[in-house]
Amino acid sequence: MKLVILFSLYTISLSQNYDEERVDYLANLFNEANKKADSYVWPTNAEKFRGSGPRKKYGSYDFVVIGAGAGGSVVAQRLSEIQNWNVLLLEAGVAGNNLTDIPGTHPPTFFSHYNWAFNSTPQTTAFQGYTNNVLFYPRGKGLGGSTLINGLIYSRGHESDYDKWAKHVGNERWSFKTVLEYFKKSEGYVHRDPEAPYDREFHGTEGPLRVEYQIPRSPQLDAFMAANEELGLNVADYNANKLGVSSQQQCTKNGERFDSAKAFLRPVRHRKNLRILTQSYVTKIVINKTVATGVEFSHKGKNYFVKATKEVILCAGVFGTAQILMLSGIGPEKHLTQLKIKVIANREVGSTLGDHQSFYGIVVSSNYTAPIKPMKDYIREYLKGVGPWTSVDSTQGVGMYALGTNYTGIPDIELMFFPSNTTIMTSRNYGFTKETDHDLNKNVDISKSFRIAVINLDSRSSGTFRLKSKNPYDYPLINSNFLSDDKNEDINIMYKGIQLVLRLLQTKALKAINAKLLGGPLTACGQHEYLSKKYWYCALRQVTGNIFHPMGTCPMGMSTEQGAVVDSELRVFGFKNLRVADASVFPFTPRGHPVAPITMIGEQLGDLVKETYKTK
Ligand SMILES: Cc1cc2nc3c(=O)[nH]c(=O)nc-3n(C[C@H](O)[C@H](O)[C@H](O)COP(=O)(O)OP(=O)(O)OC[C@H]3O[C@@H](n4cnc5c(N)ncnc54)[C@H](O)[C@@H]3O)c2cc1C
Ligand SMILES: *[C@@H]1O[C@H](CO)[C@@H](O)[C@H](O)[C@H]1NC(C)=O
Ligand SMILES: *[C@@H]1O[C@H](CO)[C@@H](O)[C@H](O)[C@H]1NC(C)=O
Ligand SMILES: *[C@@H]1O[C@H](CO)[C@@H](O)[C@H](O)[C@H]1NC(C)=O
Ligand SMILES: *[C@@H]1O[C@H](CO)[C@@H](O)[C@H](O)[C@H]1NC(C)=O
Ligand SMILES: CC(=O)N[C@H]1CO[C@H](CO)[C@@H](O)[C@@H]1O
Repeated sequence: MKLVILFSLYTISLSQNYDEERVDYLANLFNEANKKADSYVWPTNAEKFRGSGPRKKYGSYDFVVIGAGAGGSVVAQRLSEIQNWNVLLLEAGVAGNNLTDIPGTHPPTFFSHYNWAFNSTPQTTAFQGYTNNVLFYPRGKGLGGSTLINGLIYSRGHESDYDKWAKHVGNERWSFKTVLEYFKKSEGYVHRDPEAPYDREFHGTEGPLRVEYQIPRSPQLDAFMAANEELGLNVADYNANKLGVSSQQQCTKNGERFDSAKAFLRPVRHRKNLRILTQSYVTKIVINKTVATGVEFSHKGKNYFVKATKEVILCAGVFGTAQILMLSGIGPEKHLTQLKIKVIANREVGSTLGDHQSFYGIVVSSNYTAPIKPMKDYIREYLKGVGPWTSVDSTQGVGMYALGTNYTGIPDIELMFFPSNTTIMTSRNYGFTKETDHDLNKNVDISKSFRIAVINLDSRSSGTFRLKSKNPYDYPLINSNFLSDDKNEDINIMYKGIQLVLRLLQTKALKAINAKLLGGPLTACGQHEYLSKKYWYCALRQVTGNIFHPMGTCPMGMSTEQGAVVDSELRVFGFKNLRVADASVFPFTPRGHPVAPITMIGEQLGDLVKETYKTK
């Protein structure tokens, strides 16, 4: 089977030994892919998945899992641990390749079939500096899902997120005490940077998901960390409920991308009771009254139906899962009726959409010059597990801050640190208008400048997700609604984040590398005095974007009257044999990055199902 062959190649690339042949191979691969990426046009629908002809039967499985991303990979592994259960995993995309393995190859994998590439509807409250006022929503497609193209940062959020969650759903299963055990169960932390902060009791070392610090630190990151210490913040392990700053913990193994398929599917691919079917696009869940009985999908141009005798588990991600539920008749009655979809249950699917807003307007010059090396040197470093190609867009540092009105010790702002030589955030990569791109980047010397993104960890604004039509191959309508909360809490806290960055730039540590603010003024905010409060509020509505953390389209809660779609055991309210385990179930946005918590949700799903069928 093709899949097995592809997977076995991972073994080759995981080896730390390399020869110059491999360096040449990767250099050519990258150059070729980069050329293709330059002219790649993103799809605007999923028509290439359309099947035709009569619907054929694809047999019967105990469990059908839809989507092989961060959630689905874990679910498929944990369910197939029970030998007399048959599990079918359906995934629209294909396996990763030698390029998705390299974190630093973002452009060529971004501009490829590994990316669904959705867009928001035109916005009024944010994205004013983006082409057509539209925000780009990259989403991964393939074994590993979005972890094939994501930023790799491992960040769980704060314990208060989970205690709030447990209270919200009335189930201790989601309290920090419980979820910590699941975090540790999945994690295979390796402490390879002796200087980095590490709180042993918060990490697991035996789990399938490799986590490690990115190395080495740029002198600019060292200066940034020293600047934080000058302001009284510690260098701290941010996955141990602490405020502070450090280099980043990421899902790589000696610098190679450790996507969720590599972590959870590859080790179990030989299980006879697990079938992984790629290039399979799910269009509907078949429901008999209130019982999920199977799944309709297309595969290489043909239509199929597969029966699920125990359960259907939706892991198609924040957009895919909501779309499939609506196409199956579970969603807001009015919306479905308008689209002429037969309503089975009136549910608030897609009526909430959370995210973490991120401000990209801060670029800083310095007098530190990052060595610019020939590409093959970066590849050699990568094959040794170090250097810029082992991180995505050269991100290196993370800081957690509590800036709200009442000091709580609970982070509400994160800063992400991108040292010199970052390639992110241009028109082509990020959708900025030519003007924004020029305003932000005109004075940038790529070998000397660094960037700091300001991220709102406790967002109040909520967007919506809706279908364009009843055609399952149409892309959806995503209304981000960033910075739209009534009390302006989102924009206020982000302004505080910007002020913090400006204070950091005044420290001895950052002055010692002659750090100076670039990235402006924005022409569009020219009516305001540069750097005044009004200027920043204008700038926030221009260049706030996302760090690609949409979530919460099928929120967990106590009742459908309160807008919940799944209960605290991940079951879709009112239905039997139908659960969800992915980014769509978050009742609110945790103060971290989604992969770690989604992995935890996948682990929980495994145990919940085993408990239901008393195999545990
Ligand atoms: C550019 C980028 C950077 C990011 N950076 C980080 C980061 O640094 N740290 C972090 O923690 N998170 C990051 N994220 C977010 C994180 O990767 C996602 O939140 C997470 O992977 C979502 O997991 P999921 O299981 O919900 O969905 P996904 O991982 O997206 O998986 C869903 C899968 O379902 C498949 N699918 C969808 N619809 C169908 C269908 N109809 N039929 C069949 N299959 C279907 C998709 O192809 C996909 O493989 C980033 C995301 C992106 C895009
Ligand atoms: C990955 O690299 C190996 C070794 O260079 C090569 O043999 C293989 O064909 C590559 N795999 C893919 C999927 O291109
Ligand atoms: C629906 O379920 C009922 C009760 O189990 C069964 O009798 C019936 O045949 C099912 N209908 C279909 C279309 O499968
Ligand atoms: C801050 O504390 C005061 C007094 O305890 C309280 O009234 C107020 O609601 C708090 N504000 C926030 C944003 O939590
Ligand atoms: C960088 O600037 C600082 C402050 O002006 C100065 O002390 C330092 O010598 C400069 N370093 C280099 C390498 O130019
Ligand atoms: C890792 C990385 O982004 N390296 C880049 C540094 O800058 C030079 C010059 O612009 C590029 O050629 C490298 O690709």
